[in-house]
Amino acid sequence: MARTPIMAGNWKMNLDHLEANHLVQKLALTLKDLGHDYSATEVVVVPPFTDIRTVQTVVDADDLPIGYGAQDVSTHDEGAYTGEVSTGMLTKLGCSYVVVGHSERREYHGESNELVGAKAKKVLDAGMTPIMCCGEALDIRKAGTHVEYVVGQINAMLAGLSAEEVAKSVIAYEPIWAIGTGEVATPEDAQEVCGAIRVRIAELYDQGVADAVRIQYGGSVKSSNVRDIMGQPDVDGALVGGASLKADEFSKIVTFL
Ligand code: G2H
Repeated sequence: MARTPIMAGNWKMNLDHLEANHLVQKLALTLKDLGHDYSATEVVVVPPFTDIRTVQTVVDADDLPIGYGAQDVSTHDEGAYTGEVSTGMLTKLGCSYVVVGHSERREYHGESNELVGAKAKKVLDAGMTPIMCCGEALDIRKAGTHVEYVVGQINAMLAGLSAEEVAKSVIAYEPIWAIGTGEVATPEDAQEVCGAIRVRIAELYDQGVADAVRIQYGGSVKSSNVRDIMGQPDVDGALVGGASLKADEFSKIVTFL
């Protein structure tokens, strides 16, 4: 089954709303200049919460085919949860994606696979698409147990999700040792784990679900390495951090130039 590649820019805690406005406008113009076909490769930006309204305004003003979303979400609908943002608040802003379980959320906020799975379920219930992150630390990679470690994360994260829900989700494999370090996994490293994730999903559900789910690679993706990474059969896109903060560079990544 042909899967539409999806390139998502995770801005992390960067850019105020004025800078966000500028970046999205410049991204749209650059992609237009490059003749980007959005139906061939989907483009998504994931700004901080404070920039989402601005991104919505820019996207709506020119009816841009750029998707956007959030970097995290609460499992609660409303109430006394200081600092949290609900799925309802995100859908009101036109969000269609939410990153859940990024390694920085796991590391700095103690998020477990079970919580990440619950967040993904909440996102799906609200009609949005979760981008579910997984990936191993350097010690696990060095021990050679990375495939079983990531498969264990997948088992736990997907435990409460139906076949239909998983089929429309996005999974991002991001080896922690390659995040923001400039250290990129080889295309073969990315394929090894993305392929194992797809095999596991076929075992948990069926081959149709495995063929439908989109699996991204993330970790120091740049225009200089994206083509080789995207050449792998089980890699359907990239979750891009630092390199998504510059319109020219992210546009080159999106168009695989
Ligand atoms: C991994 C990635 C984006 P970077 O965290 O999710 O960031 O491309 O900066 O390594």
